[in-house]
Amino acid sequence: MFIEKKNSVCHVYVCVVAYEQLCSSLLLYVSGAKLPEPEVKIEVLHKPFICHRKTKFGDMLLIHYEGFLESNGTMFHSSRTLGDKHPVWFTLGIKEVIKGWDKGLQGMCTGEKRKLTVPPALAYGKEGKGKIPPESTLIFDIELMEIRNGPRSHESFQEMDLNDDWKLSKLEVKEYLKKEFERHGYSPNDTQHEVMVEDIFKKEDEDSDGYISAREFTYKHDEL
Ligand SMILES: [Ca+2]
Ligand SMILES: [Ca+2]
Repeated sequence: MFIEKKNSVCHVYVCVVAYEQLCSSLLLYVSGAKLPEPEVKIEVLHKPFICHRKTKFGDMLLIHYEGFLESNGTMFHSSRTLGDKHPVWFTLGIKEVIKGWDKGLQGMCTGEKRKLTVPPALAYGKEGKGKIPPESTLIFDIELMEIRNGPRSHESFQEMDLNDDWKLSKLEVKEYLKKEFERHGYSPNDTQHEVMVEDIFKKEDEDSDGYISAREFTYKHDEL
């Protein structure tokens, strides 16, 4: 705070008023009163006491979830009781999942549980999908099981850059893919990795010098 010795009371007062104004406008913002765009409603059901790391864009998240239709409470999916009953991995903030998840699962700790209420515009919209009718508001109970460095993090880049020259060669990217596949229980497949590497370089090596630089790696064109 910008408090000077003289007039300090006055300055503090100004700060308090400004702060209160900020709070009320934030409140409006959160409640959606001033928003043209629909928002996700986030309720934290459980916050772990210890939190070493919070989720951010580009992180990989492992979650368990139950999804319900708000209209009648029908459960349309549960990762715990349906399918292979495994939690699911996805990367936050890259539109791999519905917008409601990208927006509603930021700043989350491992072990945290949230309830998200997602309007149709941030879910499956006018079309719906499978068991989800058009224009459905969805409710998700989500538990975050694990956070890992996503493919776009600085940590990932360092991990991939084996010779520390701040650029990634095709060989380095291939090695990384091999490791990632093994870590997730898949057997490495040379031919497949080479195809993936070529594909990655086609997209990421913008100046076509045969390397992915730190800038090329980190810079994202897509905004949410
Ligand atoms: Ca390198
Ligand atoms: Ca390049």
